[in-house]
Amino acid sequence: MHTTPLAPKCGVEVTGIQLAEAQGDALDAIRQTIYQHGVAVFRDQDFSPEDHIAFAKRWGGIDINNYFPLEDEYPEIAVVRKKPDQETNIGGAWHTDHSYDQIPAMGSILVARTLPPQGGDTLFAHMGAAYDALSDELKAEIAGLEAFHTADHVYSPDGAYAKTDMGSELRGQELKTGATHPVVIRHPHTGRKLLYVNYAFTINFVGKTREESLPLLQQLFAAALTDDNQCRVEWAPGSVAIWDNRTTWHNALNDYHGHAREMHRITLSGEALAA
Ligand SMILES: O=C(O)CCC(=O)C(=O)O
Ligand SMILES: [Fe+2]
Repeated sequence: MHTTPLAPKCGVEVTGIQLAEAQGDALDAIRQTIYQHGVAVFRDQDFSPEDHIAFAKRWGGIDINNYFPLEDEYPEIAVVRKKPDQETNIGGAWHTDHSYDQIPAMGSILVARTLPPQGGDTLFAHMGAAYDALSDELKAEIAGLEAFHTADHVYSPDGAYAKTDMGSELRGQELKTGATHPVVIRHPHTGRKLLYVNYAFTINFVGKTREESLPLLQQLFAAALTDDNQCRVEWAPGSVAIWDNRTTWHNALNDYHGHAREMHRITLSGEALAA
């Protein structure tokens, strides 16, 4: 297995491995790489839906996403799809998945199935590099804080997606979510400090209202994207990306109107987060 950085502080491309066959030491090496760099891209993979599910089970548990459509034959697989006539895509703003769960998903294995002729890249940002770049004053201000996360304003019947042409595709509108997490977590495996608030799902600091929380939250959201902590995954047929939701944020670019894009996603179970 050989890794090449996608950018100085985020992401790697991994060569010399077929995920469908990876297990044992190879799987451990893949895990450590993803925990550390946040996202890994694997090219030219021969990776059927059955391989996808089997690999995810070798990694650990699968969390079924509550909102995205599921693949008819394979309910472990969520379908991240935009049709040619749709305006809205899934995940088209900076976020990290499932932070609204008290035990958030570790990450996802995303497989390119149908790609537009161009565009449709996915951006990632490294939250360890983001934390490191905060000023000492800001680090001191957020030390020990906890924040509340929910997805209700995104997926509920009057939420963000319901107002779009993606609304009718999504499931789980009746669900209620909510979790509190430290604003700075330690990665459960690498021990690195990570900024763990995000635009999409973090609402307020515990003990403060939304209004009281917004100035500091917005300061952190702006600081989370530094000049050099991002990388871009350009998809090609046979590409698979695996990311760590603790280490990264991501943002699916919506720049391919009039074309279909369909990805298969399996969400990997995570562990409780701690400061
Ligand atoms: O389609 C993508 O590139 C990513 C979409 C997304 O946010 C996700 O699958 O969690
Ligand atoms: Fe996402």
